[in-house]
Amino acid sequence: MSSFHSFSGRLQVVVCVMFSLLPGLCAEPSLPPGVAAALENMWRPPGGNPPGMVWIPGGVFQMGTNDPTNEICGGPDTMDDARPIHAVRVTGFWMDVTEVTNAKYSQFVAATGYMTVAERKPRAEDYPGASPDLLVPGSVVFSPPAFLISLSNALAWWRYVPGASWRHPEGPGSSIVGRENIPVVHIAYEDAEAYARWAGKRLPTEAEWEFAARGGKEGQRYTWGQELQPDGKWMANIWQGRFPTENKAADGFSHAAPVACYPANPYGLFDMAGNVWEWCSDWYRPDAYELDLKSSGRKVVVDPHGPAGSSSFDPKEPGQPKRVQRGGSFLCTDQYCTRYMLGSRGKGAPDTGGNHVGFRCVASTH
Ligand SMILES: [Ca+2]
Repeated sequence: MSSFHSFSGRLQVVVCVMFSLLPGLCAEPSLPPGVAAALENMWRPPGGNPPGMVWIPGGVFQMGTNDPTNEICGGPDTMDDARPIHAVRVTGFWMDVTEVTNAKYSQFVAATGYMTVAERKPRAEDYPGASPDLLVPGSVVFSPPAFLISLSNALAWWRYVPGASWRHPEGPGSSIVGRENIPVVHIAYEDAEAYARWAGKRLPTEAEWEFAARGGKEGQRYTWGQELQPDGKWMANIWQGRFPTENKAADGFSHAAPVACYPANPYGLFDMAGNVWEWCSDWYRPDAYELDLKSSGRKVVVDPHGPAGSSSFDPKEPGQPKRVQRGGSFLCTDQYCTRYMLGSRGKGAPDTGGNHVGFRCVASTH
């Protein structure tokens, strides 16, 4: 159950290969220093891939990330919740090539009549103490202040907007007409899960998501390699300029971008960094990796699914259970939130979408 203090219910506070050829007769691909090939499973399912999906082979990989604060463009967050880095084995699965778009979500809603959380009137009993004028359908929208402010208070750039929903991303008056190929946003966890069930799919576990994002590499900083801007090029839709007041959109987009505007990772997945956050099925705890290691006897953790919902805990918002989100969004920047970096973790209240939260699905062979 969520509370509505400071919009915390529907406001998630989380507040965009390099191969070089060795000289010589046997020109083999090599990897940059610190990067290795992941140990991928050899097995492939017979037949082709489901439409819009690619096969992620699974295998054993090192999950988590080092403290990035001492790295160039590493940002201010030590990311303690992404350690210890530990060995994880995941079974192969199919994954959507892109985030679910407005066009796809429209098909689901047309077929089922589904109404998202943001379109429903919040129940007073779910939000004790909430002002009645806030108990109206709506969602939180990024609303940058006019002046520079401290980055310690994320509530300063979010506003609960009555009438905001996936159909009206910035609120009444805005629409998704002409934005069919942009990721659907203002999606609460159950909205994503409902779509996945309808599509015969499911949401990825956090381990599956990270294995897929890494694209068969170990120890890389970004889905595309080691540099934030190789050859000066932006490789994902993130934030440029002074956050949160100056959105320079040097990468081409000031808000969510149409899917697949940037190069795919080696598995053929687009936008696994930036654009919109993506829901994962795990409940969040900052010590989830340590708990997994303990339960595995400190051996390889196999197909982890995260802690029990009843034990979900975010020290920054105690009492509010949260699900994991991954990949960062168009609002992420090295001044504040570098969660487009591989191995980093995000989280959000399950009933909270926002205009920077979407999802993609996966499917198992069985
Ligand atoms: Ca951008």
